[in-house]
Amino acid sequence: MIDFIYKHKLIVLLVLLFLVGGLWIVAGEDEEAPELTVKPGFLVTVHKGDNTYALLDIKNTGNADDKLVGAYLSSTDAARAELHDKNMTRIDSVALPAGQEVLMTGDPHIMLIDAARGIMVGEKVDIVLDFEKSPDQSVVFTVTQADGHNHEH
Ligand SMILES: [Cu+2]
Repeated sequence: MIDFIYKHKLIVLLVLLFLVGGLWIVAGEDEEAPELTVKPGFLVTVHKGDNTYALLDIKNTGNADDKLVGAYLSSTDAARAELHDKNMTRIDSVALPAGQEVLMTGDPHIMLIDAARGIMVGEKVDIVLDFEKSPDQSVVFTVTQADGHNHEH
């Protein structure tokens, strides 16, 4: 009889351990977070004082939405970077819904305002992306010539 109780206790203990373990796993799955992968496209050559644009893709493979809320230059290549829509109007953010890839290849895009110098083919320009939830990401763009892609300035 005592043998039986001891065996029974062991089973109860094992069941409890499985339950706690199961709850822990479920709690872990409930934790929602975006998971962003940034694929830089290119940045178009620019003369001193002019504006240019940088193109990129951002994929959110996480289970929570995020937002691109700003872009800034880690160098003095231009006065500032802005987020624009297709009409060259400044926007506050770009939505990055969970499970989606956002192509920032025109609508929207990143605009570099007032280049401090001519930026030529083959150069690298570093732009820092500021996200609402995810940590900032520094992205290196390779400078290329305009490819005839219709982009109004
Ligand atoms: Cu623009």
